[in-house]
Amino acid sequence: MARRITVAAAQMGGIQRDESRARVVERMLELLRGAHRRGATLVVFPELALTTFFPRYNLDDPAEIDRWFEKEVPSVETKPLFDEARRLGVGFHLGYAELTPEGRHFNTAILVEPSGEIVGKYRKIHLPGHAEYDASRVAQHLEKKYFEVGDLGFNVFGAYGGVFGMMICNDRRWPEAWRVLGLQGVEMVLLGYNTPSVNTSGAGFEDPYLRTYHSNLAVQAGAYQNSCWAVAVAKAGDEDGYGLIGSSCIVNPQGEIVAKANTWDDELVVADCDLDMTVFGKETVFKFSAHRRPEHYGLIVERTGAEVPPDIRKEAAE
Ligand code: ING
Repeated sequence: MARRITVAAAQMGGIQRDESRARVVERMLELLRGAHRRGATLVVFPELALTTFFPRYNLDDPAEIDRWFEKEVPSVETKPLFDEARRLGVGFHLGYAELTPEGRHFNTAILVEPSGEIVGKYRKIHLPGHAEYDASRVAQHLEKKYFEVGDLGFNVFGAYGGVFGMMICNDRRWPEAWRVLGLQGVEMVLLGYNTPSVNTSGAGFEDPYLRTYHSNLAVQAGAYQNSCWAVAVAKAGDEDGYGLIGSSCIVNPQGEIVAKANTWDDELVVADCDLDMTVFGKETVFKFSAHRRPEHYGLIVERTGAEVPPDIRKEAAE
């Protein structure tokens, strides 16, 4: 028996700083309708899908910062997306900047069933970049300034007849995020990302090719090592003169990319995903109960930064 689900990664091209949410939602509706025409019942939109990647700017006025956040979802601007998805019988994943009623700021993603019910919420835990303006950078990456560390943890949600998990962007680079979901039996991980196409830190040269290579590598490793599907979706393209990589892709539980984007524009990437394909890996190579040895993994939880044992001398041999 195959628990098959047709999934569409709805990659989005650049969103300009002055582009309205209404215009962005129109683009998302086009992608939603296209995905429905191709038989998808789940459409995965990127991280921060409603606006430009605003952490590239240094903003200090709270009102200027908060205008990039959603006070409620669905809202007047996003209700058309919820309405059309329900009309078409399609569910979706949406990444957005969340401003809670208590005034807290998170980089958030939700999972919405075809009924329109929000069945899962995740708040980004691994916030990359820096918290203070850095004049040496070609572009800022102020996620640590604008967002709090997510407070919901890495959880799985029952949806589409399977076990679903979410993470956001930088999370995909940390195997711990995947493994916490894997230890809950996750069968499909949904993640959006906004990944600059060049290293903006000025810390040194990095071949731009590596930005895409590392994104794919992290997602393929996470899917393989936890025997789960992964749907990784970019906000790509040019935003205000700054590049974001594409390479949205759907990865199977063997770690193979089964479908990927060819452009940095609005583009659908569709695949039929059999959730039962996760069983082989979970019952053999990655049967965690038979093979893992947590008694030897203590440092992973006890220690944050790397520490070289004092008796190890890092000197070149004479
Ligand atoms: N963006 C990037 C990401 O993790 C980054 C930041 C890029 C970190 C490349 C390290 C290397 O894909 C977000 N929004 O997390």
